[in-house]
Amino acid sequence: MSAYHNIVILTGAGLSAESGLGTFRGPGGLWENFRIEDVATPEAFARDPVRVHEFYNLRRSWHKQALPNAAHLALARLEREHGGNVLAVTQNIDALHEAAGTKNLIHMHGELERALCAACGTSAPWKEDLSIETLCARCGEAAMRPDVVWFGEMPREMERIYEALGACDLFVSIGTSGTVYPAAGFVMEARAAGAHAVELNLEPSDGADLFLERLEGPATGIVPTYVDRLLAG
Ligand code: BV8
Repeated sequence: MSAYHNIVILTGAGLSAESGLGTFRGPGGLWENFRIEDVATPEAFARDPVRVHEFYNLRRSWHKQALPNAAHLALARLEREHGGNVLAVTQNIDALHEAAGTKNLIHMHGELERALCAACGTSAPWKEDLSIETLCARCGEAAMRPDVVWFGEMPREMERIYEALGACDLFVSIGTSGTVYPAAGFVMEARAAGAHAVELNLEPSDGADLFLERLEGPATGIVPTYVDRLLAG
């Protein structure tokens, strides 16, 4: 039984990097080839919806080939075998946590494999390409968009996240550069609640100094090792 009872785990693009899904920043990152302002804001979608649909159709096609890696599987094992509460909050829009078996999960930046109707607000599972001609199955309007949170939009389930951060005794951040808010501020919320804070990342993140413990290396190496340590108590 682990020494911790309420664990919150924040994950970012680095967790899925070894599943072949690109990260945003760093060598070969998505933002090297696309500008956030052109593809990941409501203004970009209003200005050029065809271009934004192309960006997410491309990522959906990459996602079709991706499988959960040893780090996703280790986190699912932690949730299954740990006696306390384990909540995963992911910034990732891929479905690899679910594919690995994680159940207690919040997609704070939305989900690539869901589509949202901007006219009636209906969200539906969606694995194919989206276009400006796609009609909403509910209201029939051609107003479908990726069900993701763009810059300037409110992340999902923030109340539930802050509640969990206020009650946690361990906060683990995995594979995130700590550059995007409000996620990058979660470590301070957890520490204010008296939680231990650990960063598992390939290299120190922008918020590395805010963590009390750090393990560096690829997620498929350090996450299973850390989960073994947690479960050993
Ligand atoms: C909002 C979804 C408020 C779409 C994304 C202060 C407070 C509040 C807001 C702001 C603020 N300052 C600025 C803002 C605005 C903005 C922001 O943070 N901008 C940044 C650029 C400064 N934030 C927002 O707009 C957010 N909304 O705050 O709303 C509000 C209030 C009232 C009313 C309305 C609104 C919304 C942000 C969400 C944007 N959507 N994605 C999509 O995916 O296309 S963000 C995008 O970046 C992804 O979600 C991604 O997850 C996220 C963070 O990136 P990371 O996951 O960290 O990925 P990154 O590539 O950066 O880093 C990868 C890391 O992994 C690296 O450290 C690397 O070393 C490591 N790594 C690599 N390989 C491995 C590895 N680690 C381990 N193993 C490996 N193999």
